[in-house]
Amino acid sequence: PQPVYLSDYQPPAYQVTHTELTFDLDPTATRVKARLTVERHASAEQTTPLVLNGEHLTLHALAINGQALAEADYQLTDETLTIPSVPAAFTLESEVEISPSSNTALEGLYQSNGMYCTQCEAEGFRRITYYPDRPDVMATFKVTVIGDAQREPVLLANGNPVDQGTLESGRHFVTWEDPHPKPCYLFALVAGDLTKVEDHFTTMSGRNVTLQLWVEQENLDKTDHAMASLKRAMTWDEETYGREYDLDLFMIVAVNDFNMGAMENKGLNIFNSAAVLTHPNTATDAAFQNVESIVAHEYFHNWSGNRVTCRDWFQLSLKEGFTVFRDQCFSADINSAPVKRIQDVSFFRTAQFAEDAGPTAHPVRPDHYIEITNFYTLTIYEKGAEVVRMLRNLLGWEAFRRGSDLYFERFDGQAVTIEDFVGCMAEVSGIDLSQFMRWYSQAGTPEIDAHGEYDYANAEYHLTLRQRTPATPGQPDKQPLHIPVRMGLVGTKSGQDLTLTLEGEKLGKDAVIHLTDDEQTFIFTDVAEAPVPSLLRDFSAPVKLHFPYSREDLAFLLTHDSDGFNRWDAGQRLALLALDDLIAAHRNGVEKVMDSRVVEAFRTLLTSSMDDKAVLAEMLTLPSEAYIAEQQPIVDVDAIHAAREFVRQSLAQALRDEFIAVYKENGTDEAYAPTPEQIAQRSLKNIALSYLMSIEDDESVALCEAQFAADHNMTDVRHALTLLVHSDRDDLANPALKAFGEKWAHDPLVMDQWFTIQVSRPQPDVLERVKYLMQHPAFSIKNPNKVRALVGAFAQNRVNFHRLDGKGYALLADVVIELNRLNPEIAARLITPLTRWQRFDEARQQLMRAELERIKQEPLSSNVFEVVEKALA
Ligand code: BAL
Ligand code: ZN
Repeated sequence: PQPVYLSDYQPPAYQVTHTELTFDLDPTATRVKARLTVERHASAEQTTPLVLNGEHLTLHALAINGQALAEADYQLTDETLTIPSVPAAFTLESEVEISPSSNTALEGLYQSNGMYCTQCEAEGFRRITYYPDRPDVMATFKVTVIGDAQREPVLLANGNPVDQGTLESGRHFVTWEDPHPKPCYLFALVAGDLTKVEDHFTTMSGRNVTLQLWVEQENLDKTDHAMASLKRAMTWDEETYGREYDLDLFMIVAVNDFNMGAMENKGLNIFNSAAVLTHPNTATDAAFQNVESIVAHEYFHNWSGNRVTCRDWFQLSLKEGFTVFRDQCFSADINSAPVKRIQDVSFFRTAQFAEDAGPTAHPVRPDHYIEITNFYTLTIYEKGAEVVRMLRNLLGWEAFRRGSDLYFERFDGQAVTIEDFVGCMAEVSGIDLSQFMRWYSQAGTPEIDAHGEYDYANAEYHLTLRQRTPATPGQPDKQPLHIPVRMGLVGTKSGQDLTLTLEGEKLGKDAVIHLTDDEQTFIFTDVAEAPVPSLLRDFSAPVKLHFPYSREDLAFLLTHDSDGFNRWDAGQRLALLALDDLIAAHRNGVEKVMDSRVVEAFRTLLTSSMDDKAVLAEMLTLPSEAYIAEQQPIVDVDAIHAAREFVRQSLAQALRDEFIAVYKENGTDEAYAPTPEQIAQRSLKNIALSYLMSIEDDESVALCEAQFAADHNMTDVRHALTLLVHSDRDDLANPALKAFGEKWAHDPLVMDQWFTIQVSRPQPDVLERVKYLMQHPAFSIKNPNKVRALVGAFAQNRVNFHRLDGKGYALLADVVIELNRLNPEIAARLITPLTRWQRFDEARQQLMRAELERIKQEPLSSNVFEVVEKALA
């Protein structure tokens, strides 16, 4: 497979202005008739051939302006249909046959639980009909869906229904029209035996929009939260960005087999059932919050993605980075803002930093790719969102909003570039963003080495910041970036933020300084007392910041920093320093000794009257094994696990009474509601229970068993079950697992949790368990959720996946090889943990590489080929 380059971009020679499609549905032989209104671009040569994309299609008929074409009039390959000579404006009609039931890649039109559904982003539409499958070709669509009236009573597509009727042989049809020109990646069709819940939303200009959520009958009781989230998102986008919905109907459909979380098809969002269905008995708080943010994300795409879309797939972050930023702000506004930021950054620093440091590192706007579905990454989404957040921080909200208004107004109905977006921000603010653009083209995580000195004699604080971005594949040399560093100086005597005076200018107590050179020294004057700097507040830039904080400094910031995020981060840094010592002790076979400063910091947290329980729960959470690993030059999985367990147990032993008190104070019998207050209480109670269960004394076990048995809500049940299953006592684990598995055998989303819980346990039986569970009736390798819940979760189980006999790696490679044939997109994603081989010791490196080499021997999809090639380069 050959790469595609951004620098090769050419505007389309032919535009499709209107598309009419008729689907005659059949599991193995669906007929798709297309009638395209095509125009040659004024600047294109008359002799330019028409080249359409098409894959896995059987062509039955082709005509231009009603004249059938002979085979000699066109050329077909496995990927294209070329017509060498066409008029300047014409109608192209085609009829193809496709087989939805054998489509296991879940791209294009496929069947899930017997229902038909589509996934066209990025390049799935070419599996439906011959078409210029690129986002800068935008057409209005009219779609007729014909199905069996019994099996497919519901026939949906984008836009508004304009006609329907019955046909012979028990068939019926519905015709849909979407008046908004759209690229074909936003096309959608759903057909099946579905039931709906309906609601209404009145837009800010007073229009009535019908909201429908389509699910299988048995899931009707799991739709309330998604519907409520949708209405909240619609209100938020009006109030925050002035964006109003533009059709009379907005539909969401839940499907079980889906590669992504959800898809923003115009007026007909298709969701992975895991990203939309919730019920207190089946979904955890985290799942409720996830649904809320994904429903919002897809809805927000209606403007940031659909009304204004991407010119080409290199610009993917234009819509994804901006939309993630929008959904993050939405969730922050309706929940706890500091906790949302802590959770997002915690995930980002673990997973995106690892991507940025590995062989698949790429810029927020890549300059080449082989398979675009490999680029739906944390870098495009999450780092893209961080870059937009920096723009918001540089401009301030008010100017940023004006920039966003200008962008939507100027480019409405167009397919545009990242320059167009950033250009609007520069235009409204007058800020020169040319250096800032490097964030889009340079891969890798910038590191800032910071150093500070207090000059008593002159009451000055000298802060020196040095930036460097490590080399990444294909980018050996990096240029300095424009990095906004939000900061404060916290007085060690007063415990208060000091006023910042920089070059004579008073900046207030919290300010953004701009690091633009390789090295800069900032001299703050009138600093009346020795401060501890609080740097990169609220994680103001996606960088690694190194400052030689002492443990005393960190304990001080933990209690005094006015920035909630940095208070949490100081705790994380303090814990990491202690963990470093313990990891070293474990490696050297020396007795482990717990750092009393960490114990005291935790005691203060547990006994202080901190009113934000959600933040407190985060502060009591130790850095994950994955994040600790990120800090190590060579990852020692066993030492990390042992050190972290030692800290958990030491804290639990030293603070047992405090944890029990927190546990008891935060229990509630109230009916479950996913409110921020209840979620905070449950988080705090459950983190306390986790510590207690690390020592497995009788009282803790009794509390845990009682919580499991009380069966109050899935958050509490799942947490208790996880602790029982992850304990060293099979007499606790086995009966609980069995009871849970039997109770929920009928519910695929709960069974996914059941899989994940048991393959995440640290005990050494996990590999065999994964193999056994892959034969379980609730598992199917064709269902991406099952693969993620079982095999994906196993690959995150650090001690078991990285077994020294290499069997964990071999198991993953076996699954990748099988999935490469069935679902290349999921196969390519699943390889990720193996691509990180450089981070491990020599023995593991060899084992991991051997599995990558074994995969490489197979006849590979372009998806898997691209990842394996990079990993072994
Ligand atoms: N566009 C793919 C799914 C999402 O990011 O919303
Ligand atoms: Zn998105």
